[in-house]
Amino acid sequence: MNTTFDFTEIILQYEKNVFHESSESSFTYSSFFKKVQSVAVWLGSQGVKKNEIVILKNTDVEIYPILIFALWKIGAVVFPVNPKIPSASTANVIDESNAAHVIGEKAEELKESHFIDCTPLKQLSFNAHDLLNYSKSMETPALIIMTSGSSGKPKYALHTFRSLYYNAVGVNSYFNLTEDDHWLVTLPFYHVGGLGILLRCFLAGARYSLLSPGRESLNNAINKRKPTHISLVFTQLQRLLENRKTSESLKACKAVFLGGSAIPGSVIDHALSLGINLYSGYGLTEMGSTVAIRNHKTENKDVAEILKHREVKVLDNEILLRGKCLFAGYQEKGGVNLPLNNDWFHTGDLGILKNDKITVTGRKDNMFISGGENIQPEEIEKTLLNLDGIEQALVVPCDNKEYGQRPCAFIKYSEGIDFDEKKIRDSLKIKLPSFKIPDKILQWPEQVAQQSQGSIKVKRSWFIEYASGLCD
Ligand code: 4YB
Repeated sequence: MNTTFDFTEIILQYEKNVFHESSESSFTYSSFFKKVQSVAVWLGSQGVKKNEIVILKNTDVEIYPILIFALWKIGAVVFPVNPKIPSASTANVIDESNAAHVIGEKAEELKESHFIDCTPLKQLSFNAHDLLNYSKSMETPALIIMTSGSSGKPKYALHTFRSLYYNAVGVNSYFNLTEDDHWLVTLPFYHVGGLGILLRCFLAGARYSLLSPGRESLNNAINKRKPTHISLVFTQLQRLLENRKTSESLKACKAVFLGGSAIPGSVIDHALSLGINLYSGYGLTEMGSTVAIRNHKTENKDVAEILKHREVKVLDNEILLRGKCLFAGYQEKGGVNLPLNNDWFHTGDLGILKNDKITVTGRKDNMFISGGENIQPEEIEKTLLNLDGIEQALVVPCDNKEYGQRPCAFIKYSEGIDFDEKKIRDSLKIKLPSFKIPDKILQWPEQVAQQSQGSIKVKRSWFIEYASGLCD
């Protein structure tokens, strides 16, 4: 196992390749890392020191990756957070994660004593610095990503360079990423699926390109920049496939990579019918993103191949993980806590492992009991999502006097299709036992969009709360 991560070697090897691209700029490996050097010096002048945890919030996308590599250069731990977190809650995050600074641009946060305003970076003149001496021990803490457990309480997953490096190595090896490739980043950097792309591209000498929110649409970015790889959540792909030109550009991609949740059969069928090279991943923050990938063109069963440097075991239906990608633990006030059981990390995800391939069937904590029968909401959701015209489906328990709890389904239809409860019920009756047929089948609440708060997933807890107001 490598003990050091030699950034300089990679920078010099790919010096002339383009690393960063956006609607506004393009930097080679050489020019990007010269900026990184200048920003590292600037960070030092702002009091940022080795081993400190530094929150990045409301940072312009143009400067964001440069700040990440500059913080790593000086030995700080990068902690990108969702800019939608209210300013008032930032104080809690600082306290719970032991962060020393917050770097951002938002004036209202300036009064916060930990705050470093990064707007001057836009005017910073980038002096010619040499590219040498950028190497890190693999065991150096590098990144914190906030994740919320089933309780909804935030947890701060800490990764070292080792876990991030091996995560990227496994993904790159699966996709055979080369220096001619170009990955469009549409997921936020405060999510492992977004930030991970920077290191995947870096290790391969490839190019990442950024979407500048508010300055260009995702459709335009795809059509203009013609990436070879793009990571998306399925709802993004659903929308993109409505546009013919974008569908053509996506067809030219080597990989359209979905993740973060189970993927509806209708989206898979639609993308495959257009000839798109569709892949989907199972991953989690604690493994630095992807654990297993399914190639939908070649694999017709719902199974995914486990990537290098990940080990998977299923115990009592639960997926357990370990390997070089496993995080260092949750950063807590008193230190770092890595909850393992006999060496394995318990994901809370349910799955089946067969012939070294994994199928994710749901989450342990989503299961509920109705009249003595176990109900796994994801099974009902999958059935619903395979029906024509259903774009999204979520099933939650609703209190019931007779059965304890009964399933309640929320359905989002594709545009132009009318909600038809009877048709759904008739289709479900053919596919599910009667106790699994939801008592209530309701339309997707409009308010849910405001609840997502920059998250890439729908918030199940919000639906449970919402449904409780509608129960008998
Ligand atoms: C799933 C699931 C699946 C996760 N079936 N439940 O680079 C990537 O891997 C990527 C590409 C595109 C979009 C997202 C990604 C990710 O990183 C996703 C990683 C992620 O979702 N991490 S998370 O910590 O926010 O959530 C993890 C949980 O999400 C898992 O524990 C599962 O419960 C669920 N999940 N992939 C069913 N294929």
